Amino acid sequence: MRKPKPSHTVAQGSVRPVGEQGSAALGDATLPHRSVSVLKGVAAAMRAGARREARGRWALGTAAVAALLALGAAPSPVVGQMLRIDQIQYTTAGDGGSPYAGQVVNCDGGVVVGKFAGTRPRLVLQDPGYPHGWGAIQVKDWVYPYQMYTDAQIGDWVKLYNMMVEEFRGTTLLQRQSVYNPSYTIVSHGNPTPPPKLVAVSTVPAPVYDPVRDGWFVADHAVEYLESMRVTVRDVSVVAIDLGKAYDNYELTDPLEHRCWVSDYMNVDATGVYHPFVAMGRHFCAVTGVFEQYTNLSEDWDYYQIITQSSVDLALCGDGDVDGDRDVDDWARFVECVTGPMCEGEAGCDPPAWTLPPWNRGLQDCLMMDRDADGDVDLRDAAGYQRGFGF
Ligand SMILES: [Ca+2]
Ligand SMILES: [Ca+2]
Ligand SMILES: [Ca+2]
Ligand SMILES: [Ca+2]
Repeated sequence: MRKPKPSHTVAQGSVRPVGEQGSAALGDATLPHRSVSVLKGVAAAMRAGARREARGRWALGTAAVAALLALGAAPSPVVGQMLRIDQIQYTTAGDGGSPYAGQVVNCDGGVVVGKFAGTRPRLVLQDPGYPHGWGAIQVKDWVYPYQMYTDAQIGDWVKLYNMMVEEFRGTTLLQRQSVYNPSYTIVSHGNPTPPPKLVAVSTVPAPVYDPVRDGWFVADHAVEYLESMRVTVRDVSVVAIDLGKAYDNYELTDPLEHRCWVSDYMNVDATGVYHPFVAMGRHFCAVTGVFEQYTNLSEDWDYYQIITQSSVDLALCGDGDVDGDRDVDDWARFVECVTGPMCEGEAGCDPPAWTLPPWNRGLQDCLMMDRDADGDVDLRDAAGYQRGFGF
């Protein structure tokens, strides 16, 4: 994904937030002043688009088109209908685009599993009812002073109204922009965050360099169903860095040399471009993050990346207390995780043994202790400790 770019300045009391002037435009679509207000909306959207210099002509077009929708120039916005995240995300289109792109929708929403301030604050919402696909979406807050972003906390269930669905660089976004008269409700607090989905590295393949076009491309968009969901890959090592549009990607390989791309740009514990755990050759028992698409064919980029969010997403084998080293302090985690059934199959436990009742441990809790990556934590995983630390 692109690095955050400088946004237009929205200082309190000076420049008004994007689209504020036309805030009633679409909401008035059924009122007598419909045409006038919609035209105002078109103008406002165009002004709004013009201020989004990072998005250029494309954003200007979609914002104006969104307002034009209410004039009947295109399919009508979904007014009043409440959509689930999976309904917005699900698609069979070859380019992976949402069928609701360009429309203003309401969304049942989901649990906040990620927050990223950047230059345009955003949430990542996941619906726990859809753990295997189409279950997550990113939401950007364009309304200064970003109250939705500020109010929503990890574990809150957030419901959204009058949000513009936009495909941007291959990722589906719900845009909270004043021109569409958006609102939100925090339905509940303290919901468990849905566990990341375990995926094989081969499921989320890295792009391949095309020397003819001098660009990087994935073969297809078959993994569209995972977009914006949190995923986990296991038993991976860093084999390349400084990749991608923003030179912030690194490449992981599994023992079978399947490869995937990762970035730390949302990682709250990163100290620079990368998290300090990341280095060439570094092996991780598991890496977890938000799965994001970045596609900009005009610049010859088309790839997916796992965006880590904190240190715990970079599970160094044996580092039970997630402090970056392996020592006697990590043993307590091993003891916590060693309960549970054994995994005897070659493919291991999926889901991992410790996540099953009655243990019910979070997926990430023991990944760093599963040193042989077979889905359980047992005495075979302890061998390295015994050798290394004399347990
Ligand atoms: Ca996509
Ligand atoms: Ca999508
Ligand atoms: Ca440690
Ligand atoms: Ca194991």
